[in-house]
Amino acid sequence: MAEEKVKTAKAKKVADPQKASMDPATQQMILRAQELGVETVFDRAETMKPCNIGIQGTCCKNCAMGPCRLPMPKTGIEGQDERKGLCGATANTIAARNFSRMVAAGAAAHSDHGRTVAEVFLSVARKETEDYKIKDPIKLMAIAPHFGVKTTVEVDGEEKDRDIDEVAVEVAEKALAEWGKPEGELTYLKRAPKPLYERWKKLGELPRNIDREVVDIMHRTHMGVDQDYKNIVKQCTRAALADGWGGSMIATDLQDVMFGTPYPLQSEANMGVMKADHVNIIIHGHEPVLSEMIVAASQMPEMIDYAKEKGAKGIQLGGICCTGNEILQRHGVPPAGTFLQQELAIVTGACDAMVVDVQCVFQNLANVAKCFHTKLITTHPMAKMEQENVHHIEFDEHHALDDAKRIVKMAIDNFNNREAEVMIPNIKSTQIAGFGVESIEYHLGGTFRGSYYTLNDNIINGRIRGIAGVVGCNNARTRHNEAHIKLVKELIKNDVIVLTTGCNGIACGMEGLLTPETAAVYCGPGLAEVCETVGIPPVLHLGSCVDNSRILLAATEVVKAGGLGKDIQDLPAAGAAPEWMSEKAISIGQYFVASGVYTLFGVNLPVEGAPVFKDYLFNGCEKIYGGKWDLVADPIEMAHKMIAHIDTKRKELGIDKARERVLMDMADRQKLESA
Ligand code: NFS
Repeated sequence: MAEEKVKTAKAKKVADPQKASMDPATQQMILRAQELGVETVFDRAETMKPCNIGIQGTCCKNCAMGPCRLPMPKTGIEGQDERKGLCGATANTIAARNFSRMVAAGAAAHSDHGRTVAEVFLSVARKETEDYKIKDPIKLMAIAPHFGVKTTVEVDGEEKDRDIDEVAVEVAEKALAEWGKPEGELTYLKRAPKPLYERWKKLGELPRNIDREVVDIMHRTHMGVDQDYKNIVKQCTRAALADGWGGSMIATDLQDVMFGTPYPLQSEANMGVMKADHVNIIIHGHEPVLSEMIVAASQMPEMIDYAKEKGAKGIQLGGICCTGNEILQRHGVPPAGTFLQQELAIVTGACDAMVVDVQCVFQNLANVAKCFHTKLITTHPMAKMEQENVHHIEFDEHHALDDAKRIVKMAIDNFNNREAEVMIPNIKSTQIAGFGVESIEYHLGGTFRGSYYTLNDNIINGRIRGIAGVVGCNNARTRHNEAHIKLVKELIKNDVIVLTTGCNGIACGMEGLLTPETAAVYCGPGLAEVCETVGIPPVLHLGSCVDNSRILLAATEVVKAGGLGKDIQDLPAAGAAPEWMSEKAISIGQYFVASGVYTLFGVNLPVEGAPVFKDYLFNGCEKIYGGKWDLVADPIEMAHKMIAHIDTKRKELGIDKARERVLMDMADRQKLESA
């Protein structure tokens, strides 16, 4: 009896797989983990509840007199808000400080990734490493002028192309200087539509250099500095712009130059991409500098032969999170899952090695790996784990391919050590990924290929109602993938074309939404017609979260092509992160808002405890930037708010009538067909 009591007291609450995820593969593997007694994030979400004050954004722990906690009274605030911390900081100040620190962390994460890429690019340009090459010289020449680097030279009175290596070195040096130059402003800001650039300038919010804007936030939110939430938001805008139009954009561009600009390709998605009879290597994290080499190493005949010697049929790579998206976009390596599936990939019992770099990596992976034969390998000097079963093989661009070969060999050597019964869910979907600014231009280009004119034309004539950027993470506080999928389906049903990145892109791939055939099943008549004509999916996967910079530039191209206003804020467009969880998402949200986009987040936002600050982000910002924040937990309601915004913009542009005509034409046609 006593023993039983102890047992019941110890029995931990576990997740209900059906409630935790909408994805059948994930449900199967949650159950499998529970059968094996392996705890996952889904179970922890049952036992650990979020802090009620932190979630409202009003816990200040920036000095040792606190933490000062200022929750919203249950009855709300009537009249004067008397709440304050020991120093007198108001709820607005505290929430704005916390929010800005999230922007600083997010911008730092994206931009530091960018810095690594720029450093590797400099080594490549200086020919200090043999392992990487410039794969896309055309893109190099296209970005060089933005850094003020000349691409031609005068020889005997004639303009000739400059030597590519010379251009590369100059671009690399100029790019790296963006992190710390002492004067001026970020060079890529001028790529934005002119009115947008001028607005930032007038507001005094042009980022000076990337690092400085992050440091500025940390200083300003230190105890006793900036105590005006509006002024704090000004700075977090600067840091966020330094991310979107700075660190992230440079990361995307230089990765394209070194590893190739993505073009559409076919792949698959979900845990079913793992193969029981292959050596499975799961690549997880964000920086593609090492994963590029792992892809190369795993394709080498000597490695494949070695795998066969050990009894495997070959080597299967799979991605998780945005490193996964990077190698999907450029090499067609299939993602094995989103952020929330990372532990489950190991639970299959078939993961011979999981290689991680930075960001979105659970420390609990080490505990899960301990229950299986999986070798968990950290590779970044910045990201190690305390658990003893974790291996660290530090990446260095000077011997990157050797590092990668060592890792692949380690996985192969581990193939015969599998202990647990292998259980890979037999679930995966086909997908077309690899879109970008360039490929959209190509696929939706006009008769004279190479312009956004046809896309604009289809928006103007109403076949495409508008554009949505749907991005971001999973969050264990909501049902895995459900908000992503419901939102995207509702948007395409209403003729809104979707540009996706990050874990939303993986979720859409898993659900089979990234195929041209999807159009006939899920899209409204207008969008279906366009997709069928040009042979594209209604949801275009643009890559990782740093590749949200591709969405900014695609929007800029739409503005440039004409007919839809003069600025991003004029476009019939909206952005959303329905299952966000990371600080990077807050930085992304702020740079989209500051670029003129109506931006909706799901789950919650840490602003509820400071209603005045919240109102500033949700309403006041629109007058300043043209974009604003919103929070909507229900994905269908979120879709309808986005569509309502798109319709308002169509009306302002005077193109609302065109759409009514298109729809009438369709209805008439259907009537005719059924007659
Ligand atoms: Ni973006 Fe990509 Fe996923 Fe969220 Fe994490 S992987 S960088 S942060 S969880 S979308």
